[in-house]
Amino acid sequence: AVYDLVVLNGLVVTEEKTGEFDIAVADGKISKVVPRGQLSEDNAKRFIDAEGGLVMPGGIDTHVHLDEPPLYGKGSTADNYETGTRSAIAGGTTTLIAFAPQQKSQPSLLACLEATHIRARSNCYSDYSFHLICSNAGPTAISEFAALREAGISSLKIYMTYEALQLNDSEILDVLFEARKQKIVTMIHAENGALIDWTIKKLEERELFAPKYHATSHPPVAEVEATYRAISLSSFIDTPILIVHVSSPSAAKHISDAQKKGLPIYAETCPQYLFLTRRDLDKPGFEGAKCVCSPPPREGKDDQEGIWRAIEDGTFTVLSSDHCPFLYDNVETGKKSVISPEYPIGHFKYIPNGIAGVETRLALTLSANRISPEKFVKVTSTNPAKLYGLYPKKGAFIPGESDADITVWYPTGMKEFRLKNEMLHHNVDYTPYEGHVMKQWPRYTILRGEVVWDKDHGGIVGKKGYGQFVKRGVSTLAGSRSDQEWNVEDF
Ligand code: DUC
Ligand code: ZN
Ligand code: ZN
Ligand code: ZN
Repeated sequence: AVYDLVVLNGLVVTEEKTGEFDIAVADGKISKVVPRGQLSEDNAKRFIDAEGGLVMPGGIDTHVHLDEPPLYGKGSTADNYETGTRSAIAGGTTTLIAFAPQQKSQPSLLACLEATHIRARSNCYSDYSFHLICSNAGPTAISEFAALREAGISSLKIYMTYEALQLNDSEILDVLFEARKQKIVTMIHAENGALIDWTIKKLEERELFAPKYHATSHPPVAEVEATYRAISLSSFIDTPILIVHVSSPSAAKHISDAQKKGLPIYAETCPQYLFLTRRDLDKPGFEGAKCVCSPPPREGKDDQEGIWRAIEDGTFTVLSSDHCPFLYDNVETGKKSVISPEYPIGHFKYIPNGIAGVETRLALTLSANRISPEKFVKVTSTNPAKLYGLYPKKGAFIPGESDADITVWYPTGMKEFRLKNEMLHHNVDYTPYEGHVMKQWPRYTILRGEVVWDKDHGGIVGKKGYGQFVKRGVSTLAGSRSDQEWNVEDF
């Protein structure tokens, strides 16, 4: 046999087109993509019959929190590199970019990168990289941006809120100025931290503590104001940014206006803003805590519609999960977890911000049947690869260049089912999508030519440690509009 693997009879989807093609894989790479009928099972050591199902470049999730200390409220994240990447492959994601967090007490980003490498190394089922979270933008950190690029890191994340992480505008300018020089993409969590803190205080004075007040304390205006400010700071320095987890259509409108002016402003949204609403925070008892994230799910259908439309019209470059779950009840130890109603009247402000989603991102979105398969591939795989310097190794089927990372879906007409947390492979005792009707699920996930997820024959069949760190280059989406050195007098 000439090939290691052939995937036959699929409906192959790329960001550009869908068609009846067969794929041949050799040495972990895409070797050939040819019209159906030109390859047979005799050409390879192993073959997969897609039976007419969709065949796509493996999912790339560029917003995943694994093995992080308490930064977003009480408690450490529930998933580590082992459980988070296991969950990823079961959901069709072959590469994820997690965060290497810097705390304010740590001046060196390189030291944080090294510490995160140790947590991930030999533990991963999927391929992975890191974005550095910069929460101390002092001279040490700024002086290390060039070395980060050498180490294969071409993106940073900064925060405009959270006490443990927040940068002020002057620190943000320091980061953007150096990021421009080093061709680093800066991700920005855009919410007005002072407005949120002030609103929490006002709610506390009235003893309004239930989970639903988390949404009240993170209103759309906090997001809209900070988004506009982030766009303004970025356009002043002329450097690309990505606004993470956009939840409000009015924030998306500012982003789209900036894009129409030709500014390198990119944006991300997440399934929670398509499938959850504020009502999910207002369930009986303390259940609403299971849907607390920041920004929170918004008011209702109109907001969800606005976000879908902004995916369709290209305002959103990527659809990531923002997977950042915390344990609800720890049944093993019997101890109450970090998400607990035990605090004085179960105060919303102690609920750590973040929900699970790395495994459900692709299936939920595809099941909704709301965007074209090409657009789906673009925002869940190809654009993430381009934006963060992984393309064309990842996110595409380019013979000789792309890794053989492939997600094979069930043929249409698979039996619908209701999602249950026990079906998932994360280390979390709930999913915010419990009971959702699913019309699709990945049947096979293939990473560098190896089947790592086979839903009907063994489930997780990949090995822990097979996942590799991927060094990233510069973004291949548009960057600064001028290659000239930036000067204050120019503005
Ligand atoms: N939002 C979340 O919901 N979780 C992690 C961090 C964040 O910004
Ligand atoms: Zn964030
Ligand atoms: Zn996040
Ligand atoms: Zn629901």
